[in-house]
Amino acid sequence: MGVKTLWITLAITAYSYLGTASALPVEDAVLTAPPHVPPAISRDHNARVVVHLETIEKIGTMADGVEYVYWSFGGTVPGSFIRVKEGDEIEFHLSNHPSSKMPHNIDLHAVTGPGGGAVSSFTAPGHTSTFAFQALNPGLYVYHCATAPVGMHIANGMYGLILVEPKDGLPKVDREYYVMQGDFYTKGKYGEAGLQPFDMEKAIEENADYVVFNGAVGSLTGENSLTAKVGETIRLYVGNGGPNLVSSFHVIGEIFDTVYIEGGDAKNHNIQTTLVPAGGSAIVDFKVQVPGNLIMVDHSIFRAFNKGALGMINVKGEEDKVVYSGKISDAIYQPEGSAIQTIEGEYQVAKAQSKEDKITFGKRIYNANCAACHQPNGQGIAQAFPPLAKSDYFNEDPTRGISAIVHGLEGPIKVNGESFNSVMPAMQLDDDELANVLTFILNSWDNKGGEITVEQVQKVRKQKAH
Ligand code: HEC
Ligand SMILES: [Cu+2]
Repeated sequence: MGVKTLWITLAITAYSYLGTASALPVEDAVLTAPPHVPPAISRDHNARVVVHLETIEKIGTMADGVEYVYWSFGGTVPGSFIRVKEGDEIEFHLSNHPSSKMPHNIDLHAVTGPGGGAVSSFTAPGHTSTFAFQALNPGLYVYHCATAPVGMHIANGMYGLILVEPKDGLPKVDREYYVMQGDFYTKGKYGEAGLQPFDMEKAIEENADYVVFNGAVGSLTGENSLTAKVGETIRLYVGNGGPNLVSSFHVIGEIFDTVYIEGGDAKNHNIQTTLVPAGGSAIVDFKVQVPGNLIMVDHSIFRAFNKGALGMINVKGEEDKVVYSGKISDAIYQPEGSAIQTIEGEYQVAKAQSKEDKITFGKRIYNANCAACHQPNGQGIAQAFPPLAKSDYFNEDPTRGISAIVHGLEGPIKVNGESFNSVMPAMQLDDDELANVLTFILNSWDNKGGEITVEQVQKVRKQKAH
């Protein structure tokens, strides 16, 4: 059977199936879970693309020890990625799993028509709704549930992306990924363990406990990091489900060569940070030239380090010392005349007299220097920052903490049974500050107690980093 006859057969199938007058060949959509993206469309003609998507409510992990009842499209947050071509007809079958407690529907921003499909797709648990639309405009579009209370359905994770490729496709790249931000509102505050219910009051106040990529803290860090090789071109399909917050999307250590602004046709070049509105998107392309971890953040930066909006792209390959040298040297800096301006006494920090003093001073140092990564309660962040609370690694030999601060720490370690393979930068603290902060940690969060002395610190300072 030739390709033409096949199309005709398929077209007849479609005709009889939905009773529409479409003459297009029919194909099933390839759907992918984040961070993956279906392959680029290779056909040069339009098709009737059949999408089967299921809404399902299920418990998932928001952060280490924190669970949440997600409402999802396709079982993931964000929902399955859909890819079609400008001019395609999309035959959409939305099924609501029988175990669902709520009815759901779908509003696709790629639809030209009332409600973006919402009314036609309103589906009770255990039912399937079918509707069809033509993708008239190319671009990267958000879809979301629009069942009342709309904000709650979105806040529980009911959003995803549909890409309508322009007629001539998008320029080829080596790797494509799907990254979507969302904000979450829980009864307990960030990191509070247990199954956390949705908090409507906080949602109305737009006071998010979690701001995350791909539905959870750590979904794109550690072993879940995106990967690439030096020399490759990368395209991120970036979406923002909201419900409330606008994203200042930024990749630390990269510059976007091209941004398709708001997911449309207009291209901007050489961009550091791009705005992704709630219910909007952006496509960003960049080439990676040097190895290392690129860090994706919402540059509303407390969200990145304190609410979870942090992901990584692990780039492997050869160094290019011209593009980036790494640290070349660390020399003493003494501005001319600085000796004369030194003021004794007045500016000197009070020295700790007792262990209690050390703990009090150490806490301040901790909050100013360590809490951003290890978290205010020492719990760390799964797959990114190890815990200092009850850390077997630290309690076994507290001088490891001295070394981590003085020399930095990188490479694989195991803390309380969980593997970490990341980088802690060396920190500029003096001997007293260091003894204080580690004494504070030793005497906090169920750690084993005891004291770190200035002498111990000085000894480790003399040793080289291992
Ligand atoms: C920029 C983020 C960051 C900051 C700031 C930071 N750390 Fe770390 N820390 C890390 C990472 C990442 C690791 C794990 C490194 C690895 O995987 O090898 C780590 C590991 C450790 C460890 C050993 C592992 C464990 O959990 O017992 C200790 C102890 C530690 N840090 C203490 C501190 C102290 C004290 C401070 C503040 C003076 C501090 N860190 C500041 C990121 C950070
Ligand atoms: Cu819904």
